[in-house]
Amino acid sequence: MRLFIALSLPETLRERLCGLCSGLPGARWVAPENLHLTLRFIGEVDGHDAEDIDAALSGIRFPRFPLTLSGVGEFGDGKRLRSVWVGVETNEMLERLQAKVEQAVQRAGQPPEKRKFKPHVTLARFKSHPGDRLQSYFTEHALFRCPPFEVADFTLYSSFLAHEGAIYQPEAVYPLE
Ligand code: 2AM
Repeated sequence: MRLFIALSLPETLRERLCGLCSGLPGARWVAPENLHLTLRFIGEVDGHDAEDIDAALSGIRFPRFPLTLSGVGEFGDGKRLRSVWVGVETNEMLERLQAKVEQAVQRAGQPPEKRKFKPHVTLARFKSHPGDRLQSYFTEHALFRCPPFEVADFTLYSSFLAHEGAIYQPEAVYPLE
């Protein structure tokens, strides 16, 4: 199974984010129910590894904390645009939770993630560049900011490709304290 660990987002927030999901030619917009903030991508593992990961994540003790989504940005290299996303306001608690999740995943036998954690909620992925429209999109939404929400849990998701696109299925939810 293909796994990742993420924060799910309240429906009201996903609705706000949906307001950003138009106006870019060539975008494959993420379905509203799939919007999430990834803490750690794991990838393909067998059932045994998945159980170890679940056990390690179950041992995490961490308090609830507020998080604010704000700003828009892009991932890509040079001319190739990979994705457009909403960012988060600097949040030490999120960094600490992510570090705990990373430790737990490594304790469960997974190789370390070498890339730096850049918290984001992907809105769209691209096969072709939208051209000039990208700049006006960023200008239009530069001041985008959601009301803070309380992070009360995190989720181990499996993902698989169906006809209609990616389906993310919650495998386990880990409550914060
Ligand atoms: P993305 O949103 O920035 O594309 C499910 O696919 C989640 O795992 C997505 O949030 C995705 O990040 C992330 N993801 C997918 N493949 C990845 C990879 N190879 N490395 C890191 N994160 C990945």
